[in-house]
Amino acid sequence: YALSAAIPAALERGEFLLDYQPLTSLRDGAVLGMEALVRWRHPQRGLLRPDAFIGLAEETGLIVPLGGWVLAEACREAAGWGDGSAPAPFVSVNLAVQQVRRPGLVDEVRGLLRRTGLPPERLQLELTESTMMSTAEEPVRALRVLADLGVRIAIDDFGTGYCNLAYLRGLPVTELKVAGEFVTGLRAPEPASRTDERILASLVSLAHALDLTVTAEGVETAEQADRLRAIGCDAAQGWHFGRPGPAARHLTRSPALS
Ligand code: G
Ligand code: G
Ligand code: MN
Ligand code: NA
Repeated sequence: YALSAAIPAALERGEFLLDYQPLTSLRDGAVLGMEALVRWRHPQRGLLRPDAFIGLAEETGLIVPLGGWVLAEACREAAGWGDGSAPAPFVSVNLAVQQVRRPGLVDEVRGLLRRTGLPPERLQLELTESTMMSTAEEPVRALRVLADLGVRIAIDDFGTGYCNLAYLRGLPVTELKVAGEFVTGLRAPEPASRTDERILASLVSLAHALDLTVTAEGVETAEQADRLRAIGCDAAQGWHFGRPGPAARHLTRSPALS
């Protein structure tokens, strides 16, 4: 817990930063959005990835101030993306369950959009299935207010939890991010791969029937991208399209789709 106890002082000293990973259109290669991924430039331990401190921050409740900083910084940076010649990408921000449960979330987001000038359509909030399932009625209402403003709501790591599509029907969700483990199997035309491909294909068609877009995560090869495109998947995120890094690196057209 020593590490998480250091979070408030680290926030004051400006030790956190955001990397971004592109969400790329499988139709035309455009960068549709970028997911903000927090890093901690720790003075003794070096650059820390989120798996080293996000879990602890969630256990101690310090994810609320840390996640608040991430949200504000992501909106501030995203407001400066693009040169007006093409639609600028949206920014996709991970929200922990404690952030969604806070009564002040709607006001916080509204205030950030007003102060930064970021249009609501250029902000996406990512919630995991378990966060979605565990949010009571009040937080769902807050998500609905945000969705009505135009903010995008995505379910992260879809397929790894217990969220079913019938349940999603009643939620203000706009996008499914399908967990990378379903993509890993899209390799060769083998029976095992065929099964994963059929699961993905039916997931995509069900999602589209519910007016949800689908982003596949963990896309590492051109072949996976080709198969996902053939299935009708809308967008992809993963090493094939770009590793997490500074936003400027991803603000031009993706070279992975020609
Ligand atoms: O960048 P990396 O692949 O190590 O990210 C690991 C996980 O940490 C991701 O799955 C992501 O969901 C989570 N994560 C990254 N940044 C944030 C953040 O700002 N808030 C929350 N709650 N989780 C984050
Ligand atoms: O929010 P989420 O936990 O999905 O964050 C994405 C995580 O997955 C990040 O930690 C990122 O570094 C990692 N990641 C991103 N692209 C790939 C990929 O193509 N393959 C694998 N194995 N991991 C990836
Ligand atoms: Mn995510
Ligand atoms: Na994810």
